[in-house]
Amino acid sequence: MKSAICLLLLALLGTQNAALATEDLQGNTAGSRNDGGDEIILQGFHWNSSRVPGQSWYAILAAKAATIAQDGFTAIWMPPPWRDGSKWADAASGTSGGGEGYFWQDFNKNSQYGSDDQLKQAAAALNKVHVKPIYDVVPNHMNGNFPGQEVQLPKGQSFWRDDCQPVSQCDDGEGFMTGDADLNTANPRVFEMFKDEFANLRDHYGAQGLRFDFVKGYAAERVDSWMQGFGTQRFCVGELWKAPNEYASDDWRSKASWQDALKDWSDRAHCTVFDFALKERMQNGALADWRHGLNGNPDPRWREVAVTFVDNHDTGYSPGPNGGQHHWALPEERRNQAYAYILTSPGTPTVYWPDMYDWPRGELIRKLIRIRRDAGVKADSAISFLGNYSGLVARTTGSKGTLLIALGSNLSAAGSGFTSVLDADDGQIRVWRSAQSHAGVEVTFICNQSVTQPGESVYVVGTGAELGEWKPAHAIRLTDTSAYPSWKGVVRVPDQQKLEWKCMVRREADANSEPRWQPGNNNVLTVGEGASSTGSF
Ligand code: 7SA
Repeated sequence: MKSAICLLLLALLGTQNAALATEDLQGNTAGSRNDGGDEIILQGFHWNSSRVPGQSWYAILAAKAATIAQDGFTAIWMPPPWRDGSKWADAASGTSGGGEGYFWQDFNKNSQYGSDDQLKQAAAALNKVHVKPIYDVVPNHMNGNFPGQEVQLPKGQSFWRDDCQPVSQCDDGEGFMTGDADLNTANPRVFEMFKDEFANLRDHYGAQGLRFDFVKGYAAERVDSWMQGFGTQRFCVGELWKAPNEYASDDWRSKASWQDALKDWSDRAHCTVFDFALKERMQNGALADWRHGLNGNPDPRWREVAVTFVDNHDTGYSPGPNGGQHHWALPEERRNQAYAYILTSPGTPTVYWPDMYDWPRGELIRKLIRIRRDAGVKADSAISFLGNYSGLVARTTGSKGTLLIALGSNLSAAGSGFTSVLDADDGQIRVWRSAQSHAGVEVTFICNQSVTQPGESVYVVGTGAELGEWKPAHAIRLTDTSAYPSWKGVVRVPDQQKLEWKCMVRREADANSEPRWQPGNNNVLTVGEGASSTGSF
């Protein structure tokens, strides 16, 4: 009897995975190689994964594949697959390491993460449950201190950055540390060596995508060329971790935003890119500033190239020695809200392994992934921010529903048509869902005969979150006074709805000051395309 039940459960598991798989969109969105924009990525390692006592990391991944799929992940960022015999200690930072694959010596797959066979078994197990392996690759540099077995790149032939001649044929970009380990990726032999190895990972190790390490060290266009060989419809993401103040003063990016530099790289590589613009705002900004990530950009062509994350093996803590690297760890008190944001907003979200499987937030992340999937949120989904509340309030419209998320906010209700799907951390994380998948429309609100005193402005307030729930403190200020005493402003509101609202005058500096209300009945608006609505004092 038990075996029959087990068979039935396995069959159900299979159909559910198959169901998830059938939803899997393919191909490039506008050429950005985000594989249809519906991926949810698990970073499948942390800084100490290559030194788990008595365990092969690849064996752990193989055993966990079904769980990873059931948790809703569609792709897994694998560690660098190449043998790395480096041992290093950095006295300045008191850190040490080696063997993680980022200072590899050849393409041999018998590494500190496990054997070649174990890697193949792990990749096969993950592909079987429709979790795509995205391999981390490190073409910028390698450990030249080992006699090359598979990698024969003698000095003096322009295979290396530091002996490349003529300079016009050398690759561009920053050196890794002193640069003496950098390869010249512009050299045809070096370029082809990597092109062949990427094809080998695809054909024999189940690679469905690539994560390019340290992309500030070589030309973005070379990544595009490699991807054309690997498979131009497959997933590609670049790690461009470089602050504006790190560019040379004559480089336009030194005066541009994090977003601008990321989008420039993505446009030239035709790859997605880790959203370090969002990471920087999460680290240094207030909750409301998180809207300034690449994934929150008003242009869908920018949102769709963002690969969002809270922490990774460099920035975050890791279980094991020294707590990993933690170069830029997000404080504990923000982590749940950060995962709530990236999993309910555009871009391609990435979850860091320890946050899912070592530390106590896996259940929250599981729920958020289910909410994202049920609403059909994708990398290019529409998002709008409600600035008339505290904290972060955002509305993301997926193909199967609209999500309204309130983080650390005084928004009390989402409005008609929305139902609560998550209320966590004592109200610090609230998510509502509307079955409608309408992105809403922009409505022009006009208030006539609105005479004001210095320090006063005219506001719109009415039904629903977008119009402040009839609370003067959350009203929307109108900003176009070109036809004073008529005031105008545009607000995005859910479409297919009947809304009521009024004009009101209030002191700008004091949200709780006594307002002057438009007399008479409420203005009524049935929202349709290109609507406008007028009130008068
Ligand atoms: O400070 C954090 C942030 O604070 C914020 O407030 C700032 C941010 O800007 C600011 O707003 O971020 C800064 O700091 C980041 C971390 O250092 C920088 C970022 O650009 C900067 O803005 O990020 C850089 O460093 C990361 C680790 C890289 C980024 O791409 C890069 O931009 N991440 C990836 C790259 C590598 C390397 O492949 C990996 O590094 C990461 O895991 C991967 O995700 O002859 C041999 C030789 C010599 O050539 C060298 O000169 C000599 O130094 C040997 C020696 N090298 C050793 C290194 O010193 C040692 O640290 C090497 C062999 O081993 C180690 O290198 C490790 C590295 O420490 C580790 O993180 C490397 C190789 O094992 O593997 C990892």
